[in-house]
Amino acid sequence: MVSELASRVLKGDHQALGRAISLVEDGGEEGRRLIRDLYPRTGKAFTVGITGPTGTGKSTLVDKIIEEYRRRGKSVGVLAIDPSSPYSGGALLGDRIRMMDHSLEREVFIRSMASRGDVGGLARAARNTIRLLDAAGMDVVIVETVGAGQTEVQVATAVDATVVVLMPQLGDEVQAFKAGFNEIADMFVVNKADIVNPAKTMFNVASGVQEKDGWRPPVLKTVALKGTGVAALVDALEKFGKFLDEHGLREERMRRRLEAELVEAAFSDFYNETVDRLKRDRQWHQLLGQVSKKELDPETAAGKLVKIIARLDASSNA
Ligand SMILES: Nc1nc2c(ncn2[C@@H]2O[C@H](COP(=O)(O)OP(=O)(O)O)[C@@H](O)[C@H]2O)c(=O)[nH]1
Ligand SMILES: [Mg+2]
Repeated sequence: MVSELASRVLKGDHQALGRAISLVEDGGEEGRRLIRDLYPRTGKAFTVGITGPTGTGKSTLVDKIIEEYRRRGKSVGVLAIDPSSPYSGGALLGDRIRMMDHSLEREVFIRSMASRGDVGGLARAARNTIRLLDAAGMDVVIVETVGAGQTEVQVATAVDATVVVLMPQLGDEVQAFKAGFNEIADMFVVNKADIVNPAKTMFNVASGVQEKDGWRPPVLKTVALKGTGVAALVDALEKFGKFLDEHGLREERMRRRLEAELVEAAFSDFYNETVDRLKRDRQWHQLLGQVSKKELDPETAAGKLVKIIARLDASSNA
């Protein structure tokens, strides 16, 4: 039996969806139950990650991508992961207002999620939020993140297609991220083509792209403010989706992502449970005392700790 909240999510009820996302964001038992109930009903949405340096026009572009998909009769769910950087406090509000244009439409659901210190926890909440949007019947799910850090890599590896958004004249900033972006990009967009001729940037990016699984990431140009090039971008996304399906890559990639997700989730749970149990363990406190009194060195103590943890684990399974 599926919970009432889960069945409302399945019907695409926006209020229920909002509540459900809060629950998976909290990371508690209720959120877990929801995912358990809804997971069998996921897998239909085409999921897209939009990432790149701050200020390249990602939010503006997402707005236009929503419009384009709406024109094509598709429903769209959006998850915006805001940067924790204090410098972008204004952008956060701006993003919300700009994205609000679509929030009232029934076929569009937009949610933002604050980034936080715990990268693993955020990636986990993001993955489960994508599942909820998928279960709610969204045809397309878009996730916006900033940068090329661990979060982006983890979120990028939680979607079908990753778009890296750059702009002309980024210079050193892009150089620093280049390797990371190449690793995750299924296509590149050079936005703000209205400000400076993007040809040089496009050439530079194109000369560095790496073919992955037989797909050569295209380099497109857009003017997000005016919507120029957005239809071509959505065409490229649809083409990539077809490519994945035709080559059995959607399944294969999903399997690879699940492999990473399961290992991460299990280690994270194991870590948290172990820390909790150690707090109550006498031997652990003794060991700590010995190290702080210099009766034992940290390296030897770590070896002993492994044995203490193994014992804790064995006794909990007994
Ligand atoms: N000239 C120009 N400005 C743009 C374009 N796209 C976005 N912007 C502006 O660039 C700024 C940053 O855009 P935003 O979408 O918030 O970037 P994000 O940080 O990547 O999400 C805003 O002031 C936008 O209005 C574009 O194609 N041309
Ligand atoms: Mg943004």
